[in-house]
Amino acid sequence: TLQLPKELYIRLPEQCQVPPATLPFLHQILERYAERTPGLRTVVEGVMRPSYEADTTGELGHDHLAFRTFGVPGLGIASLERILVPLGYRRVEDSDAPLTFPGKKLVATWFTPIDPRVKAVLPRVFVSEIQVEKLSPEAQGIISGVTSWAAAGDEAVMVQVMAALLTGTAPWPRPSLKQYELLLKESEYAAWVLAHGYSLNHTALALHRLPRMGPSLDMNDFVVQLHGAGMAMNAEGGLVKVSPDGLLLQCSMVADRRPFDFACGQRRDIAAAYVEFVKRLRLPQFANLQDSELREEHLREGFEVGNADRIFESTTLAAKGAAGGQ
Ligand code: OOG
Ligand code: NI
Repeated sequence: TLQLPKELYIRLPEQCQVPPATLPFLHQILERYAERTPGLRTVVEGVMRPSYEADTTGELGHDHLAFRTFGVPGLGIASLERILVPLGYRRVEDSDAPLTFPGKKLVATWFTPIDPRVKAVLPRVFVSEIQVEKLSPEAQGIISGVTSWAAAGDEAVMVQVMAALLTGTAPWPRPSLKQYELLLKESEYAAWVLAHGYSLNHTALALHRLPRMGPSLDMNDFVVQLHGAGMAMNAEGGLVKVSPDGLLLQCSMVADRRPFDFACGQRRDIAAAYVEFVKRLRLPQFANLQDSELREEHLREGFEVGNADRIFESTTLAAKGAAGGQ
């Protein structure tokens, strides 16, 4: 059975310069993600589809995809950059506002399609890495134990990273429950990466591209609707996260908990992937455009540290009361 809701397949315009492998690559990642994210179908097919089905012009697209990594030689953000650039992406240098999360020991950046014609269909890619050197010696020991083979950063390492991306796995052996729990105490993010590696962390659905829901959709109403449908929403710092300029609205579901097979046959439910929703509002300089003229380039771009800091908690909330003590 098809796990990825049909409206979440990406369709490129005929005229564009995107390498032919990019779309199947992204679809493969999304299909693996959909298989282990039951919340995705519930929300798209159960809540969203009924409200826009009648709308023939509506396209529910991906605003961005997000990956998490260990910031160690050969892996980290750089490893995804080496894959995304040949696939038609470029790294966006947010030099005036670098995405840093000192409390979580994380840094992040994002990638955008090189061809401006596909900006509204090919998702941005948000990639973060944990600053491993800032963790405790015990945590560093666990992480270097599974990642030191990658330090050469050569072609063989990139093949393993690519294979992990395509299969939604980690390019290292399954950890023991003890190792996972040790990292969990110190950094939920680190524990997540240890278990899930390069599997997709979330897709963020673009609410602003739905004509019916887009300009008129109130994000607060939307969250209330999801709540009513029984979805667990991330309430960190409020259900709707709003950027200081008021133009980037985000909310997310609490991650699904899924069984994970640790080493030595131990199985536990742990935090897995989640679904996010984004609404980008129009920039002030395009205030007098007609709604019908409005395109992605007229909307608020990029990410916001204050929002992202809370969105990261979507897996922390699912991990609470997690693997241990069973
Ligand atoms: C990423 C959290 C941040 C956003 O859109 O700001 C984020 C993560 O949980 O790995 O997705
Ligand atoms: Ni996101």
